Order: sequence, then C-alpha cells, then structure tokens
Amino acid sequence: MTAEAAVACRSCGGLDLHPFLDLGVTPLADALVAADNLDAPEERYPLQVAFCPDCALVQILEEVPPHKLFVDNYRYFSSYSDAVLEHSRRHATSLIDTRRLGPDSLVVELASNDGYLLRNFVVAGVPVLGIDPAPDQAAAANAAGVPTIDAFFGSDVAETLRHDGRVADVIIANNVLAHVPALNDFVAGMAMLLADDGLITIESPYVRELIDRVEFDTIYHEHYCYYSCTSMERLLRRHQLHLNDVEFFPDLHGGTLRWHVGHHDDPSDRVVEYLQRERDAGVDRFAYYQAFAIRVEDVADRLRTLIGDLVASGATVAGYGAAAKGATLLNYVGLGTDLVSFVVDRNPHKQGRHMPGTHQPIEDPAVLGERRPDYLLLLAWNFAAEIAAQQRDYLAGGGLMILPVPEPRIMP
Ligand code: DWN
Ligand code: ZN
Repeated sequence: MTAEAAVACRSCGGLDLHPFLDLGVTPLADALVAADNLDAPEERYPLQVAFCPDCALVQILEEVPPHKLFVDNYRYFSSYSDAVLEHSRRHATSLIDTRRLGPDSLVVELASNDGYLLRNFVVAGVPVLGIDPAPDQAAAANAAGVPTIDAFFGSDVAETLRHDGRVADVIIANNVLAHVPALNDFVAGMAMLLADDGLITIESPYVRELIDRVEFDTIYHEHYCYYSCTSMERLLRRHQLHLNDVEFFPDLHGGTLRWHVGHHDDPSDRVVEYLQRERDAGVDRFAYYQAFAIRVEDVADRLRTLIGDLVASGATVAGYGAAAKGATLLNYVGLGTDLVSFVVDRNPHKQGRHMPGTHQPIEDPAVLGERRPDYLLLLAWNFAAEIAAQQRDYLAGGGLMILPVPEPRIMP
C-alpha cells in the first residue's frame, strides 16, 4: 500500500488523506526477536502518517492486521510501571466516588491488559469485566481475580453482552482507541454497551503533545490513530456520543488526555476551551502538521550525532526500556548495536529477546551494576523520573542519562 493509494480515513471514510511524515519501512515495534531467530528476515511495513482534512484525525496509512500486533507476540504488561499503576488507582478511586459505584454496578475495561486497573474495583467490591485480545495478559488478569474475556472488542461483543443483560455503568478505554483500525465499529460497540446514564472515559496520548514535543517515536504500527479533541469529538458524535469533559496528564506517556463521554450532550467549559484552542492553533488544518517532518529529521540528526560522538570518544551507551517507541527511535535514527550496545527492561517477558530491527539484546536492569555503561539512552523517556529513582546507584557512580526528545540532551 503506498501513500498515494486511496486509503480511507478510519473515522470519517474521507479519501483526501494528506501524508506528512514518512518513517520508512520498519519492523513491528513490539515484535521482539528471539535469540535463535536473529538471522531470519523480520516483517517490515511502511510507516507513514497522514492528516484527514475532513475530520482532523491523524493516522498511519498502513494497516497491519491486529492479530499480528496484539496476539502473536505481544509482551507489553501494564503492571511494569509504578506511575501507570498509581495513575490507575487514582482513576478507579475517583470513579467509585463520583459515580457512586457499588455491588450492583458494572465497570468494563476495553484493552484491560493484565488487570492492572480493574483490580482496584475488584478490591472495592465493584463488579468488573475486562476485555483484551492478548492471551497472556488476559490469562494473567484472570489469574489475578479480574474476570477477563480474551477478545477484540467491537459491536458484536457489545451485542452479546447486552443480550446477556450486561450493561456498563462505566466503560474505561485507556490506550486502546489508538490501537483500533475498525474505529467506528469499536465506538458503536461502546455506545451499545453503555447504560443511558453511564460514563465512558477514554485515555490516549494527545496529538498536540506529539507534534509540539516532537514525540515521533510514539508513532508505530500498533498506533493506528493519534487524537485531538477535535477529531475525537467528531468520531463520537457520529455514534450519538458526546464529549463532556477532558483532563490533561502532561507526564503520562508524553502527554495524555482523558475524555469523559456519555449519551447526553453536556460539554464542560474545559471541552469548549480545548476545542477553541485547537481551532486557534490550526489543529484541524494540514498546515499545523506540514513542518513536522523537518523537525523530526533535525531531532534524529542531533541524536545520531550526540551518540555517535560519545561512542567515538570511547564511551559506552545502553538503552533503558524495551518500549515500542524505543523500536521506532532506534530504527529511524539508525542506532544499531555499534552505538547502543544493549537495552535493559524490567519486564521479564521481554528479557532475553532482542529489539526489532536493530537487535540489541534485552537484559534485566540488574546488569547495569556490573556492565556500567557510561550513558543510558532513555527509550522509555516518559518514565524518566521513575527510572532515575531506581537507578540512584548507577547515577551516583557517575552514570549519565540521555533524553532523546524533544531536545536530545544529557540529563544533568
Ligand atoms: O499505547 C501504548 C503506550 C501508551 O504504552 C502501548 N503501545 C504500550 C506502551 O507503549 P511503549 O511500549 O512505548 O511504552 P512504555 O510503557 O513507555 O514502555 C516502557 C518499557 O519500559 C516497558 O517495557 C517497561 C519498561 N520499564 C522498565 O524497564 N523500568 C518501565 C519502567 C517504568 C521501569 O521502571
Ligand atoms: Zn476523516
């Protein structure tokens, strides 16, 4: 499929998509390579990002089948970040209080992963249902006492649940609306499953942060779409759902919005303000995205030079976090094992594997004590504070951390 192909917008079906960034033909960001498979060819797909002038949705042009992304070899477990666990605990506590949830309620989470969030409702005695297609994560959730069905959510699943009398008082959809190619069927399913006075909360990285903070590494094939309030509101309205409030979390995944959605139209002042600010900034116009590719190229060049100069001077550099965004960064910038020799990650499901495309071995962070690289390139830069707190000894021993975006720099 090429950028010129008449690719339809995943939200409105528009055929006038405007590509504005081409990250090349890249391996799947979460397809970590087994040690005995390093010589086998890796599947690669074009990674181009486009803007839809009809509904303002930013999206990639390629459509890798979701099974390849989230079922066959998906090792992301949400519970390996304390910041995500704390954010989730607060979210659950707030919903229990504000929605007066109790034993007669039902909370459904779409893409519930390993039960990292729903477990907060379980301990509070609120009935839950997790829905996630990743088999290992769904199994981990069920083993942890979070009832979870191993499925891709859509209108068919919603219909079955409604038929069985399951109606959701709250639907939580965190970091999933970016991961769904069949957007309209997914949103139609949410509308079907939600009680008349129910609440949907949707979290996703904010496309304005991606553009303003040059977070190009958060672009990979599992992220089909990148949202603004404008594009989200138009997608929801098509299914008679309404955007009623919005919260911003600047430190979560590079800047995340939480949208509050319901069957009734009652927008808060914050929603009105966000939509106006986006109009003023031109988020609904192509010009806002056009120069992004030049800025991405500049950041990539500066990061390549920074690391190349350090290694040329005899320093050693390792990566921290076998994150999906780390795969985009290493492959697009061209940071092979000659420059970044290995990667550490505390998720045991990732250890022993290798980064897609560049093939750095993924080790337990414990190796830092003996291997002592001079620098750590924070591939999971969104967790810089949490990682620095864990690596106090490494830093005290003279180790240094490198932040790749928006300005490649050695942290003081
Ligand atoms: O939508 C998604 C975003 C929101 O989060 C999914 N693509 C999954 C994930 O994307 P990612 O893989 O780019 O993101 P993370 O969550 O930034 O990945 C962090 C990696 O770093 C994980 O593999 C865990 C690891 N880690 C670690 O080794 N030590 C994380 C923390 C916080 C740590 O202390
Ligand atoms: Zn569109």
